[in-house]
Amino acid sequence: MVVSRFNAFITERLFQSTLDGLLRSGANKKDIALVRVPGAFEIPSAARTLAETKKYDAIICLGCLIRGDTAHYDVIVNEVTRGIGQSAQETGVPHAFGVLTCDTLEQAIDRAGLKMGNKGFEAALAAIEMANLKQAVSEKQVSRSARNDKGAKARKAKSVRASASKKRK
Ligand code: INI
Repeated sequence: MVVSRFNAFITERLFQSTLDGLLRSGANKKDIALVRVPGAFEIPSAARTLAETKKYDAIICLGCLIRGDTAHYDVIVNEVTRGIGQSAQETGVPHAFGVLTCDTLEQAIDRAGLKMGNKGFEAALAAIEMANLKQAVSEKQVSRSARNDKGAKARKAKSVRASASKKRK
């Protein structure tokens, strides 16, 4: 998990709910790594560093951006979204996007455990689903290529037998 400290009142609630979602789904606490970063802007680079180790089944990114009076929010929000997506696509490791992008603090509170549920819990479930999907696809590919190998070996053996019997004749 990569959790930003900015707006910690919200991100700590997202974090607790993410942890709850993972543990309820059967994850072991010892298999969960937590990295804290200063703000949402720092999430993509930390996520990428973790993803590149190839040690993790998924990366869960948690943060909270609240629109202010300046363009700061707009600049950061695009960069964070793009950076997390890019890290997911370029490393092949699933990334869950649990970064709230809100106009007001009230909206953020609603999404961190009040009216709109908790986006941290949703991020946990999304990460598990995508990690399982990735594993299922790669297992299918392995068994398909094993089947192809077997088929190719059998065909080769057959043609060797056929040419040996031709030579005998
Ligand atoms: N970081 C956030 O996580 N949320 C915000 O709402 C926010 N605003 O509004 O400024 C924010 N800014 C800090 C930024 O993410 C970086 O940590 C900072 O610019 C240092 O690189």
